[in-house]
Amino acid sequence: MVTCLLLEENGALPDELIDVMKDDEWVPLRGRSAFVLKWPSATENDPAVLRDVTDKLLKVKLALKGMGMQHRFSTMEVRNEDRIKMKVCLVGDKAVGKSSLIRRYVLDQFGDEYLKTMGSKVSKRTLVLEHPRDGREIRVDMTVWDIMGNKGLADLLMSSYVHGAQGIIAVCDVTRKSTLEGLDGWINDGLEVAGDVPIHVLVNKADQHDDFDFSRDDVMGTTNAGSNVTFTSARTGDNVEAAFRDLAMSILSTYEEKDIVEKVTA
Ligand SMILES: Nc1nc2c(ncn2[C@@H]2O[C@H](COP(=O)(O)OP(=O)(O)OP(=O)(O)O)[C@@H](O)[C@H]2O)c(=O)[nH]1
Ligand SMILES: [Mg+2]
Repeated sequence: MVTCLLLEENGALPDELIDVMKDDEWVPLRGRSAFVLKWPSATENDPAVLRDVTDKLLKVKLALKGMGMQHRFSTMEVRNEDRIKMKVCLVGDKAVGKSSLIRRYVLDQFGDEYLKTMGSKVSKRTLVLEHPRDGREIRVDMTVWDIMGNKGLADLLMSSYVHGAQGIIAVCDVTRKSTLEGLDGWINDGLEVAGDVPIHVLVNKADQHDDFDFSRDDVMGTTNAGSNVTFTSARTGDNVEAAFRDLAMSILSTYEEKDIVEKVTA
């Protein structure tokens, strides 16, 4: 169970109130238009927790009333599933190592041979995450979609391939700068189909220490992926597990936020 406060469209909370709410463990969603007060279901019937939540609610209600602000509260059951599905797509130029990264992540194997992907391929892996808000265990059934790096052909497949993806992994090859230059094209095409989903950039083949063709700064300057940039090696396995897990965490966070806001505004 979670209690939500949703302010009307034109509502903006004064800073003093936001400070108090943060101290009282209200978590902001979508800027300042919605705040959520978590209320773990395990403690739902605990009178002490009930009293505590009621006190916090009352405090905000009274403050808002005093300020003559319009607002709306709703209390609701937030999806408390401990098993969820995620679709993740890998994009990037030819031979950057998309299939190898997936093979490493799903099977913990690597091969030196280059078998270019024809069309696309779907793999699966289950992982367990700790929920960022309440620490409960979440089992994620991840489907990982691999697509060929031939941009001309891939364009034809993009919309069906990326449709419904909750996250995108954009891969480049640290030994070839041209693959970094192509990355924004892949990212933008992906976002066009998938909507505003988390993007993580993997700079692969980081085991080729003597052949680096660009640096982390070059990546930051070229892509709009923000801080989600990880150097990986499908060959050694370095950072591969962590990169997929980080993306899953990013997805999990956006996921719940969307869910809560949609439910409250419905
Ligand atoms: N040294 C090194 N080689 C790698 C790494 N990852 C992939 N390779 C090699 O790079 C080549 C291309 O790898 P793939 O995984 O097939 O690349 P891809 O991006 O799936 O290529 P397409 O399917 O054509 O788009 C293969 O020869 C791999 O062995 C890595 O981390 N380090
Ligand atoms: Mg491939």
